Amino acid sequence: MAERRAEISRKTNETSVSVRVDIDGKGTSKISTGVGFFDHMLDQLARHSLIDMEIEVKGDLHIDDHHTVEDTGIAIGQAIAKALGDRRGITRYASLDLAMDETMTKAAVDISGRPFLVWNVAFSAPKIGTFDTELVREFFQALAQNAGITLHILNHYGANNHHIAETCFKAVARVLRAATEIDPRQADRVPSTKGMLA
Ligand SMILES: [Mn+2]
Repeated sequence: MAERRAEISRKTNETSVSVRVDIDGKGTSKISTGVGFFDHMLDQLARHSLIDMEIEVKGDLHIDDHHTVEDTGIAIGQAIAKALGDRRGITRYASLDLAMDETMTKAAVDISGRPFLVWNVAFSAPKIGTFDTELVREFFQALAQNAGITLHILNHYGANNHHIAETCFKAVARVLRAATEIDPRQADRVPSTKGMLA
């Protein structure tokens, strides 16, 4: 089995992002984006996907968090796509309902090579602390687009916006873990009748 690791460095006038991932990791993370709440969410993403992540971002936070969050999503997506290579042997599909206190959120993924986000989550406040809640969608849109995955996120219910955001990250983490796992019954094959997924 080849190592499923990758590194992406991306620099624009708005941000400088470097990301390293190891799909077959232990969920360790070293994350510094300059946005506290976002760091907390990315920690959850690494921890519950078991994908090791090193993420360092210097963004134009004097404007707002938008470019930093979106460009981090782009780079993580690109790193995951690169690490997965031709997607040979993967389980491909996974879905999960994840509970956290009063909140319940579903994530479903197809590691398909077909980028698509279905976002069915509403926040009841524009901010969590200083973090714009609308950036949660921006992150997952960038991730799905650049990882080449179909991703559906549905919040069934919930009252606390921190919990709603956190269940999105944890649920996506768990389905990424399951769907990128090697399926021993088809470890040498790309799981598509087309013969390709990348
Ligand atoms: Mn939390």
